[in-house]
Amino acid sequence: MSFRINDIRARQILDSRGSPTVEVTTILEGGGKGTFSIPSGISKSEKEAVELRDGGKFLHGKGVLKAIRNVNTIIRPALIGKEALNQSLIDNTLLKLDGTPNKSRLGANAILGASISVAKASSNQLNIPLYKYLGGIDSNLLPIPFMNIINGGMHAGDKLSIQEFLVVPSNFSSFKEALLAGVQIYMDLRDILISKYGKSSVNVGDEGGFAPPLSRTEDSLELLLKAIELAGYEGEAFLSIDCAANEFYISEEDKYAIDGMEISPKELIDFYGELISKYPIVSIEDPFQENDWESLSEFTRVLGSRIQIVGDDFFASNPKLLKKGIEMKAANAILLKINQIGTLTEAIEAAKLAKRNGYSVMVSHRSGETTDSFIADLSVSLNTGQIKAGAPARGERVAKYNRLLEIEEELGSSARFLSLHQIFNEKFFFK
Ligand code: 2PG
Ligand code: MG
Repeated sequence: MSFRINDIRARQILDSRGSPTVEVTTILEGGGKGTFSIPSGISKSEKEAVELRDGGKFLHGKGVLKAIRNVNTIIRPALIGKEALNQSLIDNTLLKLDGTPNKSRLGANAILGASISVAKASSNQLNIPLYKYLGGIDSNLLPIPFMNIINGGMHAGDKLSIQEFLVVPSNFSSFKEALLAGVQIYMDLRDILISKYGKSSVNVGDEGGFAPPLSRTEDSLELLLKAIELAGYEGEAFLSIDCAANEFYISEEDKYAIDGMEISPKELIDFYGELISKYPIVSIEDPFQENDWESLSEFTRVLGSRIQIVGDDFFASNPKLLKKGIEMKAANAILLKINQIGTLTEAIEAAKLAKRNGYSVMVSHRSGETTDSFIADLSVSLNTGQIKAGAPARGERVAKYNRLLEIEEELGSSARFLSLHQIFNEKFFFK
């Protein structure tokens, strides 16, 4: 059975925000077929690989027909006949074809579509589940779902500076139990919000979390705690935030606008420190704007033994930037978003580099998603133990969680699910 690429084609489809995005299908000579569609962020790092958009007035410039053309006219002839099982050959061919450091010629959306649809086609032709195809027989760890159930920042129309308030069901014996605990907390939070602020407070943001009329960080954390209490999961479910601090940074003044204050990076460290001492926060992402490596290092020095500190916009899933973080002892975890870097090979390299250096890895969706569930398989293939895929609501979010349920069932008795303390090798001191 031949695994050579027979055809590869792209089309324009829509993402969860109604914006155009790229979908690519690869077909192998042996008949295996794989399709992948590209997610898209809104709170983006300037270090991300370039998402090629058409520009102009139509569809607010968001069309992706140029990227589609690049797949159909440049990538297609270069990949036809190539061995699909050799993912690094495929990805190197794509990198060479593009020839720029940030994938700006062909577009990371075009390149990633090709890269991942090839992997999917191979796994389908082999009739091996994707997570096993990518990771081998030892891929069996189901991730703790980090569920973003209050949306703020760029993801919602409320006044919260912090972008994501996540609930983390950790101490459970399976992914299924953890997921359902998260669902119970989400439902209870909904009731609390309705009784406090009325029906309009449970309209949802981009990632399916509620967007209540709050403006203070602590108000959100209190509500999450109440919901955890009401659901009966105190001590089993924890809290996490993604600050996405780029979005509330005032560069002219080197200050951060949060909770009605304008504070310096140093004051922001104290602000987070207080939150951590008051609430069961286990993980904080992007606490500073993406170029403030010094503050990230200092924050890690002060609090990195207590909690997980995740670099998202800082690292942009890029092994080179992660290396810098490791050298500077900045953060102790990486957020892995495949479209930030643009090929499967580079994303896996970033995850492996992180693990080798004691950094944990959280696989993540984007705020603009499709119903593709690839990241669910990716998280199991890498045994990361953590995934961030939004609230347990909206089709593009639950597609990932539902796929994980399927994987857990398929793995049966070989499926593993670990608590946060186990994933972190007891290295953090949060309670
Ligand atoms: C983030 C992501 C995903 P976006 O900042 O972590 O939650 O948001 O996709 O908008 O960059
Ligand atoms: Mg983030």
